Amino acid sequence: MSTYKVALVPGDGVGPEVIAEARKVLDALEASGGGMSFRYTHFPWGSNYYRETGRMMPEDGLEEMKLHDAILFGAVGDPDIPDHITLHGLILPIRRAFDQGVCLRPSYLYEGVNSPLEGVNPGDIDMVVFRENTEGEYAPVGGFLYHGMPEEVAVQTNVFTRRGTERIIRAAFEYSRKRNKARKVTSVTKSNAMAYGMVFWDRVFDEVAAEYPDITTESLLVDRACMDFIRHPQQFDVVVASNLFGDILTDIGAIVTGSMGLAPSANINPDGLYPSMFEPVHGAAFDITGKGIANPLAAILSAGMMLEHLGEVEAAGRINRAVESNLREGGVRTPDLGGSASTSQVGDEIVRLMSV
Ligand code: GGG
Repeated sequence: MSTYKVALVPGDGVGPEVIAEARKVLDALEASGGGMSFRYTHFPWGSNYYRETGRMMPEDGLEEMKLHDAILFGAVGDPDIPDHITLHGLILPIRRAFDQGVCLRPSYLYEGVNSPLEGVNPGDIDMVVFRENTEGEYAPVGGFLYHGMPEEVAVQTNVFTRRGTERIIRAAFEYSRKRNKARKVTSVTKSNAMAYGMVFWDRVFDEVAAEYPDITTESLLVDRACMDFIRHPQQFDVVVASNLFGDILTDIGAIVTGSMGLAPSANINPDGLYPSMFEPVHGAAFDITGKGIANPLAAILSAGMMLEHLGEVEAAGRINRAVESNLREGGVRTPDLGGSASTSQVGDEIVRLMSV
């Protein structure tokens, strides 16, 4: 019996609602005698914690979190607190402190789900974006000069290190080899305009690509990549992009595969020195918070990615197959997918499908 210590950070908005369903599914796996158990620590961090303490999480909070095997995260963001405070106060420090430089975000068009794109059938869209996750455009490097004065200057510095850039590009190539599908890696930059960091990225991409002659490569500017994610997403297999571009591309990837509520993600610490973190791509979704209608499938699929990362491949497969059946059958689904089921009814249905 393997026991895993899981740090739960439900966070803000719909985060607690969808993480409750992910936990329901993990609890069902444990109860079904799959040879694994989970010990949870609940971290009540986020915007309410900020209102009480002036911080999104305690200063020494990561010391305790570090002792876990994995982190399951909900969402961050609040209508009354500026987004840069919530993001830079909670999730970005976790990704950096635990060196989670590789973010994996799959987009798959499931049977039973309609893409808003015409002529795109189930399985046609099947891509994985590798997003650089600890530096690039998200680096907290910059400042204000003459703050609040008419001559104010704001400086924001993008940071591209060889370690971080090479690591994410290599991870994409390694994954492409293991995935054994189209064996194609597309790199996305804007090196015509960003003539240092992204020219450097292109150079590192070409260097790493030379080590993988069995894999087809392509380099696109981000504007072209955004158009192509919409007009022919079928052409993509593995995509590698910077922190900001990876974030934007994966929102497009989620929408063309039917819903933000279906997109999971993994923030991986490649050395295994720290816990990796698993979270739905969607954010806090204030418009539906508390209504009990958020789609929990992205969070449940993220829990599946966590199990796969922990080596529980069979259990991860059970989750994936249950989600596939649920979407194929179509009877129990939340309003984002055209249904009328609640968040908790979808969680119950996934548990039921795992046992049939
Ligand atoms: N569950 C993901 C989440 O809460 N995302 C909020 C957000 O805006 N994230 C930006 C990012 O991941 O870069």
